[in-house]
Amino acid sequence: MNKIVLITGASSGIGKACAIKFASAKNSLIITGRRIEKLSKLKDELEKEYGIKVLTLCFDVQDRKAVVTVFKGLPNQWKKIDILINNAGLALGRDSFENADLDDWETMLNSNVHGLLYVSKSVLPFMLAQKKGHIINIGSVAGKEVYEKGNVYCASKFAVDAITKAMRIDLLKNNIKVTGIHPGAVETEFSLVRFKGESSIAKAAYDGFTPLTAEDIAETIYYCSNLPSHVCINDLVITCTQQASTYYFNKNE
Ligand code: NDP
Ligand code: 8X3
Repeated sequence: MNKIVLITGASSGIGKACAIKFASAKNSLIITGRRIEKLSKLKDELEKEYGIKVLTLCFDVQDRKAVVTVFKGLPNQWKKIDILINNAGLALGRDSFENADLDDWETMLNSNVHGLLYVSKSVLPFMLAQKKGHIINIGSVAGKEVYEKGNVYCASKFAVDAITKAMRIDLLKNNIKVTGIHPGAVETEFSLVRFKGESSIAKAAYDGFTPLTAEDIAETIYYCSNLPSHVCINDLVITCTQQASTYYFNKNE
C-alpha cells in the first residue's frame, strides 16, 4: 500500500504522530507547518527510517494566497493525494468573554476555520480528478460542547464540526469520505501555545489525570483511514478514560 497522505500541522503533536504512523506503513507524505526546521528534521528522519518519500511545504494556513500558490505549484507526482488530514490549529488564551483578546480570537478563527477551508479547497481538485479521497478533519470535544472561557476556540471547533458534516453531504456524489475526529485532552504543545509559553500553567492543564497522547489519536486516524472503501467513520469523539466531557474529569486524589 502506498498512498499519498497530506498532513497539515505536522511539526508537532498530533500531526507529527500521524506522520510517523503513516510513514511506518510506507505511505508517501506531504507534511506542512510554519516551522520549516522541524519539518525538515522530521522529513530526514522518516525518509531514513522508513525509505519513503516526504515533501515538506512551509506556509501559514491563515494566508489564503500562500495556500493557493503552494498547491497550484505542487509537483505532478504529488498531486494524487489520497488522504488529507486537516490538523493544523490552535487555541490562544483561556479568558472570559469580556476579557479575551480580539487578536487571539481572529487568529483562532483564521487558523482553525479559514485555514482548513483554504487547504481543503486547494486539495479537493486533486481528489475530484481521481474520483476518490478521504478528508479527515480534527475537531475537538470543544466543538461538541462549550465550556467556560472556551468561547471562540469552541466556536472555531463547532465550525469545524459543521464544515465536516457539510463536506460529507456535498462530496457524497464524488466518492470522497469525510471523517471528523474530536479529541479530548491530548498532551502536545497545544497548552504551551494556548498559554503563550507559560510552561507551568500549560503543564498544570494535565494535572491529576492521564491525558491522551498524540500517538493515541494518530492510531485512531490511521484506523479510520484504512477501512474498506465502502466504510466511512463519520464522527468520532475520543477522550482519555479519566475524561467524560469538556467539564467532567475523574481526577486523582
Ligand atoms: P500542537 O501545538 O502540538 O500542534 C499544532 C500544529 O498545528 C503544529 O504543527 C503547528 O505548526 C500547526 N499550526 C498551528 N497554526 C498554524 C498555522 N497558522 N499555519 C500552519 N500550521 C499551523 O497541538 P496539537 O497537536 O494538540 O493540535 C493539533 C490539532 O488538534 C489542532 O487543530 C487542535 O485544535 C486539535 N486538538 C488538540 C487537542 C489537545 O488537547 N491537544 C484536543 C482536541 C483537538 P507550526 O507551529 O510549525 O506552524
Ligand atoms: C482541545 C481540548 O478541552 O482543551 O481541543 O478544548 S480542550
